[in-house]
Amino acid sequence: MDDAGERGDTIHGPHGEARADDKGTGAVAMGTALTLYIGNRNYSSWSMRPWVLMRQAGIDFDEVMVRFDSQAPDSEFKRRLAVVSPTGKVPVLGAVVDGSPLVVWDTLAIAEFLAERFPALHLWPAQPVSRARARSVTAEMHSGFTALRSRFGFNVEAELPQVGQRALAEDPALRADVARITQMWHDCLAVSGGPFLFGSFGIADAFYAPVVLRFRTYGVPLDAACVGYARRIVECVAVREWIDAALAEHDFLPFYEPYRSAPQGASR
Ligand SMILES: N[C@@H](CCC(=O)N[C@@H](CS)C(=O)NCC(=O)O)C(=O)O
Repeated sequence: MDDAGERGDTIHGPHGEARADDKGTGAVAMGTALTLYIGNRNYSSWSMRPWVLMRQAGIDFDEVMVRFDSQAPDSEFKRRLAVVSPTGKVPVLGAVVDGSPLVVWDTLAIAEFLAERFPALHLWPAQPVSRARARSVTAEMHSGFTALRSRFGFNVEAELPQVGQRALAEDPALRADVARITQMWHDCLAVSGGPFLFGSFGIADAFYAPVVLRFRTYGVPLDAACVGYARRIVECVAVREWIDAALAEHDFLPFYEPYRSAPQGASR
């Protein structure tokens, strides 16, 4: 593992300027070394994960919001991202490390990069067995739960409990995704003792934070343990900031709205 953060190696700002690394916390102490490109907060669950992770951990970063549009190859969204990322997707993390510019794309790769750069923050659990479990549940989120993602599109501002009830009644794959996630939350909280999946807030929680918001949007019924976990996630300062900023966007994109033709004007 690269222990640059522990050694206090220099991380550089987006324009190559040297930045001091805080040896106490592993977080960058001065200026901005990292730039995170995100999409609309109301719609981009992938963007939420590294943003919330960095914010909650106290990692200093600049953010650039690239507004979603048609996402056609010649769209403004694709043109703006083309100069940053080979995938044309958000999130993307830009940095200059040891004098060389670096682009890290894909949420899981960004999380791993941050965990290596800031080891003192313990974004993964310190204990190897817990760390392996945290990686497993995080990878499961990253590569799975396709029914949940397609039926319960990420939409912070929307309140769609009737859509949720109907979808759960008619889609066994969706019910299986919800059952698997809630069972996994139970198992992790029982072993760690909480308050978060592996004790303190980490990468696994950042990956499931958008799921908590999807459950909220679609009114998914949860038992007391999962309600408690969901509440603790929503009460995290970084998650609250994300929600508040998403509600302030007022950018209704029909492309991302299979269930609505206009915003509801919710204040959540
Ligand atoms: N596996 C990628 C998924 C990224 C992704 O699909 N991002 C969406 C926004 S939430 C996006 O940029 N979509 C634009 C497109 O597909 O053209 C990750 O983990 O970062």
